[in-house]
Amino acid sequence: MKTISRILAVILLSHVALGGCASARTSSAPASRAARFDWFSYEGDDSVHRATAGDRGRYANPVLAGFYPDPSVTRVGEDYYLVNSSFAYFPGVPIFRSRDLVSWTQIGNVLDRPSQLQLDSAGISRGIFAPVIRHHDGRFYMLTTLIDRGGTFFVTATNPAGPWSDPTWLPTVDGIDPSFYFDDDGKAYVVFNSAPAGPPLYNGHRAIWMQQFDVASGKMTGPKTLLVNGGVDLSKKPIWIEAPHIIKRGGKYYLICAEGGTEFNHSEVVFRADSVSGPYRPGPVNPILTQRHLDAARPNPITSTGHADFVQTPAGDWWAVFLGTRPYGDDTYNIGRETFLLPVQWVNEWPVILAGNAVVPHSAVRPALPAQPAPAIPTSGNFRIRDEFDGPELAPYWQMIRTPRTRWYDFTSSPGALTLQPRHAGFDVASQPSFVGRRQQHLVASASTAMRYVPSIDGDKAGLLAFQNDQHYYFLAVARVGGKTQIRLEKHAGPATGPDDGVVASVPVTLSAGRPVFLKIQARGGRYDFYYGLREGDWTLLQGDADGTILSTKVAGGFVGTLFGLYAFSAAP
Ligand code: 6LW
Repeated sequence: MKTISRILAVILLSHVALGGCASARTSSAPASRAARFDWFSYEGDDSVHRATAGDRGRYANPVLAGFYPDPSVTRVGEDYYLVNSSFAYFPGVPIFRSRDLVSWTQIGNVLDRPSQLQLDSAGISRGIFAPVIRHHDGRFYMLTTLIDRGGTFFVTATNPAGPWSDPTWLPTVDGIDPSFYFDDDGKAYVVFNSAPAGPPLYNGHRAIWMQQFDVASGKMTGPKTLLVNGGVDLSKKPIWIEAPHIIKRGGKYYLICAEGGTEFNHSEVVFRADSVSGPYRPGPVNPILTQRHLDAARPNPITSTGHADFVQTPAGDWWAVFLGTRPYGDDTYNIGRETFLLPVQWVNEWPVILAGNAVVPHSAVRPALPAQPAPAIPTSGNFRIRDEFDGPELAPYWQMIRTPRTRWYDFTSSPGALTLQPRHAGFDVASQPSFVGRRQQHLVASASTAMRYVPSIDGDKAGLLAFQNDQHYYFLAVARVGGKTQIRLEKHAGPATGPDDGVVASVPVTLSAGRPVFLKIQARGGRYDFYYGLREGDWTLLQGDADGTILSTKVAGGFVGTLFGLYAFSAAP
């Protein structure tokens, strides 16, 4: 178990030293309708990580735990940069930096301004699909797709931590999973998934296309070239050939792609050509990564692996990042598709990530790179982290739902606390609620918070959520009903029916202005427990052993993962 992160530990210690106490803050200020969160604590404790914790020669997979899908990685000098999809969450496209491919620090979010990211009315699993990050001639490029509204665009920056430019749109790149390739001769290309040349021959029949990109003008130029029709073997009706990336090695061009769809049958495949525009021929051994053929009853399976990107170290070693899932039941997982790391072997000039019946390991030997100190905010293995909300801004891992159009949170009205202004905004595609969430990153995890809030009118509510999407979440809330204040648990697993929809447990409570109520959600694979307390650490179980499968991708659908969230709702329109 990694101890509390250094930065947050320092904040906590300094706070206590100043005579404050992070958990028993009282405020003389009258209770406003605002919800004030004094701190938020997250802890993950997956058994698979306990045996190898602390082994400095090894790293834990996933390297980015929790909903960090569709990874893309690049290297500039000694620094590696990695980005992930973010769908309808704002800010969008988290960007990480590392020097050893294992210790990753989030340096920001690429799309952190409304002018870059219009997510209004986007479904949670719409918005930003797979990004790619590349570096060319002193400039970083991030290329991605905003689904349903505008399509493919890229942004650039000289500093990867930002600021990044506003979007330049590429309307001829009419599919998903676009990727830049900058060739040695100065020419540049975009490869991407799109429809096949003629009518699809079967459901899931897609193709990989390429078009030249003019760096100087930032525009696409020339005809589109078909690189792959369907997949490795069209006669077998391969589905969802996507996530293409071109790499060059030994003067040959390698095209790696995902095939099989981003679920149980996912895989990574490879093609090769002598010329950048092809013809690309499939390798002798495909897929180069999959887990779909393995015994489903194996312990602690890692499944749905695919959507890889390659990066080469200065010493010439090749490594792959790719997405995978960690089900607790029959293809049932709540925390989404995570980022994993494995070395790439070259066999007869063809890359292989895993061969035969090899399983993706939860622990592996570190890359031969100078090991870096553990990041202040851990992203892998077991850890505990506490956010003291000392501001001035939200840590970069906090996510909002869709693009905020007003500032409904602050760190100033109650110093040392995150204040959320309740608004009449619920969970539906038209809303932009007063909600901030952070990923559940472990199968066994807990989230807790201290909240100072007194609802004013019937229907007002605020509290802690386990949130998969607008229709699939648990809400542990302080609410006002019939003129009385209660702590209650709402279970949502489908379309909302009314203001008291899904209440599965409640208890009356008397809250005095300024005194915190403590809320905790405990995840145990597919079972969730919900607690409250009026003194820190003194927990009362409100509802135990609740059905967590409603938070799974299998039940809820989509491409995202569970977030633990803080939320405030006002019944007043
Ligand atoms: C991503 C694509 C995919 O763009 O899902 O099913 C999309 N495969 O690679 C969102 O993750």
